[in-house]
Amino acid sequence: MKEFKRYLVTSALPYANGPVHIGHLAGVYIPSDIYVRYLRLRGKDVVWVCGSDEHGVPITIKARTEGVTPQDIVDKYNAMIKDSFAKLGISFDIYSRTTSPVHAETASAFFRTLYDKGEFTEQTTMQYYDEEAKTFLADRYVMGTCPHCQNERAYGDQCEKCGSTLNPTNLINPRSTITGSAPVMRETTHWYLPLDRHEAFLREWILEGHKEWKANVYGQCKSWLDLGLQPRAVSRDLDWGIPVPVEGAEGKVLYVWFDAPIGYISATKELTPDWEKYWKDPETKMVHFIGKDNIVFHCIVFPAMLWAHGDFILPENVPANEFLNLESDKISTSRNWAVWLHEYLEEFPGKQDVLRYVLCANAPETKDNDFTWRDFQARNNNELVAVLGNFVNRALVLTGKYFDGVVPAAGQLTDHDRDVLAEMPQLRRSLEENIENYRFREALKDAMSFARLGNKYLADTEPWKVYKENPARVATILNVSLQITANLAVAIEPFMPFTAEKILAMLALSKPAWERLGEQDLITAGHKIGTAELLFEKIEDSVIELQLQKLADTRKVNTENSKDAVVEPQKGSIAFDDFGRMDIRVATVMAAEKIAKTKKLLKLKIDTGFDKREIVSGIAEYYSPEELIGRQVLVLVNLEPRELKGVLSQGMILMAQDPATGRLALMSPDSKIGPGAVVK
Ligand code: B3M
Ligand code: ZN
Repeated sequence: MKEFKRYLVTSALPYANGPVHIGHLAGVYIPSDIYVRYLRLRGKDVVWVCGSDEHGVPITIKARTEGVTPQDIVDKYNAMIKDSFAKLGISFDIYSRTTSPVHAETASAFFRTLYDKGEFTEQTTMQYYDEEAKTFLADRYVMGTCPHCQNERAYGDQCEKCGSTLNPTNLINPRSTITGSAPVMRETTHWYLPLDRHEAFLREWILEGHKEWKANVYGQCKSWLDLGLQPRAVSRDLDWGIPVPVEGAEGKVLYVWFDAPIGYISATKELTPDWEKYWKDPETKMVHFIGKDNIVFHCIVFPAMLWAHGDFILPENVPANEFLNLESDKISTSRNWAVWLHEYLEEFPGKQDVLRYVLCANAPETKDNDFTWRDFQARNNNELVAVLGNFVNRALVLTGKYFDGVVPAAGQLTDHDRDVLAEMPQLRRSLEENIENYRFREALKDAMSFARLGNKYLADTEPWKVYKENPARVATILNVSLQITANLAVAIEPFMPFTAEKILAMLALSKPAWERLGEQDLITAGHKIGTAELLFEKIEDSVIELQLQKLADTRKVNTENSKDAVVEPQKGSIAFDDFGRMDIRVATVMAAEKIAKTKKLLKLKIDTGFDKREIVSGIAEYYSPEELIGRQVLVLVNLEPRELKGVLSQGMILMAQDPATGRLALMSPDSKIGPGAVVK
């Protein structure tokens, strides 16, 4: 493998329109934190940049619905996200934001360079326009029915139900999310990045040059490339974003996916005056950590931008993860189906490493995975408490008990002792290789193996049984155990930095260099250790049940809300005469009975004022026969009769259907009126 002089690590910039949840953490931030902490421990020259993505339509929509400015929204979430990351020990070198002045300047200059080099094309197309709001409807400003799955709430850029990428014009029954009105088509001009021009280069660079990329990433790139690349618009008609730096481009801003990745460059500039060596020297290894929905932008679009620009290096790897689900359901900000980091930190104080551990152990590295609270509890209780915590506690408590907390010198080592100690350098090699190849789950297993090794060693050697007859042997056993403990503290630091620090404090040991990991003398005989404290505590059922209850409540709210907005659009207009041909009358229900073997149908006998007839009506789920008798209803009496379940139904009872619940309600005159009254 090529040795690089330095590393530039980037993590996807979270949208500042909501808090961070466990899906973000497992997919992006925990793996990148592990990777960077590891590189730092190895003494590498590394910078790690991140920040909030503060442009784009979801932010302006949220501002509009909350009646505040987009700036208010991004200020709120940027602060919140930054704070919760810090509390979880996510150790970015900088957490910036794409509303920073440096970024506006950097993104503008980037656009301008491509523009001046003729790297864009200009296209005038028809796009949806809201005449009431007097604005073009970019991306999520249009909603409608998904042509693939018929979801009635698909967005102009994507259907969240079936996951397909859409264009606003793909939607059936499009409507503006600003005014609800049906949009019209209007001409607009935008700049496009002709990805097709870079297709040959991208094929070669990725498909030939980066066969080592993760299978999910390589596979997605290959299918994009095989489909053939199209020009992509890099500007939008919006008033929130970085203005397109070209004369005559009033009202147009850079598309959020154009400016956001440039945010990595801006953040590096803000971090260090030395930023250029990280972005321009091919001796730098650039690695993008992202979720799978960002693959095309980081493997195809951004590299094409960098390549077209000419000054910058390209990513060496893009270890994208798949998605983490929550209790078998897709995590969703809009449906509030998530475990939010800021809430976790409040509800589980001091348990940052538990979350870091569980999300890494269960990370969706090769396929989508599921987070469940039961698994969270089991991993805490059976792995962190029973293995890691238990081992460290026994090693320290026994040293306190038998040797007053002074590290005993080892005597003659047995073969068993030697074998156990010899496993440590092997674990180190495996751990390093796994991290360097972005296999963080396996790497975590290696780190935990130090604890398993120690736990088993104590169980096998049983110093508490041996002490009476052979205290010298116990001195050796505890020396070996404490060496393993010190090694464990080093090995888990990238994954569980808080716990690593606690163990070192309990050992009263200053941090050994990573390069010493695997050695047998990290802690010297005669050293006085500190007092043992419990590293992890058991999580009780009641705590888990509370979390499950919270999710059940969310699910309930969602089912109630999900039926909202399925308000049918207006039908095409009709002539007055068309209405005049409908004969609608007030009639009285004389008798009603359920039709056998059906769930919904009632047979009603009605008095129309001029005759008596039978009508079949699908209201049995909402009205009992008894409550209908004597009621006045509206009936379309000249509807062609038709036979239903053996009854000739002569007319139709008019009803309204609730768009939220589907419930049917009968229409009745608001005061008693003579039967046969004409409705007009
Ligand atoms: N803001 C994150 C997302 O898709 C998106 C990443 C930008 S990285 C340059 O959730
Ligand atoms: Zn769909």
